[in-house]
Amino acid sequence: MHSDTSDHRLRPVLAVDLGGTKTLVALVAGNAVQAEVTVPTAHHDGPDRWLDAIKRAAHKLPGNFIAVGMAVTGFVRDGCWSAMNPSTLGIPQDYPLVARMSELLQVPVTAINDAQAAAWGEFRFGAGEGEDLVFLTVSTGVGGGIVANGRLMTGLAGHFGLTARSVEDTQFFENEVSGRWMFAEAARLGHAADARQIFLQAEAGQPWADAIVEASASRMARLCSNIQLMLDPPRIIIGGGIGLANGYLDRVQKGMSAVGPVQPTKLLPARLGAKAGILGIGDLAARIQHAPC
Ligand code: BMX
Repeated sequence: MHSDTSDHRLRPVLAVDLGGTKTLVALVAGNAVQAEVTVPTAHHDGPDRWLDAIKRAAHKLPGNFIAVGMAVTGFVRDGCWSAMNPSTLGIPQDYPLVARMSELLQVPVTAINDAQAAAWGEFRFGAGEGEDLVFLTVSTGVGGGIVANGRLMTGLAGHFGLTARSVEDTQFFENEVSGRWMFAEAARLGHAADARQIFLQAEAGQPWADAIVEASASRMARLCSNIQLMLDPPRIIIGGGIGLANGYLDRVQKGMSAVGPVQPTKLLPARLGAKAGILGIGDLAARIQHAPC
């Protein structure tokens, strides 16, 4: 699956990254994004309408595609899609994502988790530089993907946002870390601010905002140390709107301490930024499309 000898990279695929806040729809060939459009993920619309919005967006893009790759928040198994944490996005259980999208666009469709796709994108074209890695996105939720021995791990692998912080703690990890948590925490403290404004206020020296950013980053630091203990990946790459916000990565790195005699893994920012998911799923969809039967 991972040999790279065909000309698949020259033929564009429609790459979709459907996250809890926005959906990116793009024409991708190899590591090139030829055209793209972003639409909001309208939480209350539900999957039929999200797919209709993707179809409309696809028709606005100049050019044809031979296949579709869907990188989606949530869990995909046998082409069916479910929420792991419905607070991130309320997907009905086992929604037939691949069947519906193929029906709508009349081309073969591949679908996997959004953070797993981004992990593959960074491995192939970004900060992974072809070396094994763990990718973490801090966004509406906290997602992750693992590339081990040059292969992307699928299924539940990388769903770090759904781990618990301790045995006593039944909360999902992401419920006290993500952009959604930061927003709710600011509101709880009496501040109507989204994540972008919280970062601006933290930079301006507002203690309440600084405390929120620091709490999120220090919890991520603990997660990264745990990942080092579990997988010891050569690279840990951080992406997502929060993960790439000013100063966040430095705070996470500073919050990591040595694991016994071993220094903390050096964290790297996602080099592909918000495009990691579409480049990853574009590559996977093109490969699967051209894989011999
Ligand atoms: C949640 C979970 C993951 C996803 C991660 C980041 C759902 C709907 N999503 O942990 O599958 O990868 O959020 O998602 O259960 P994003 O929307 O923040 O990119």
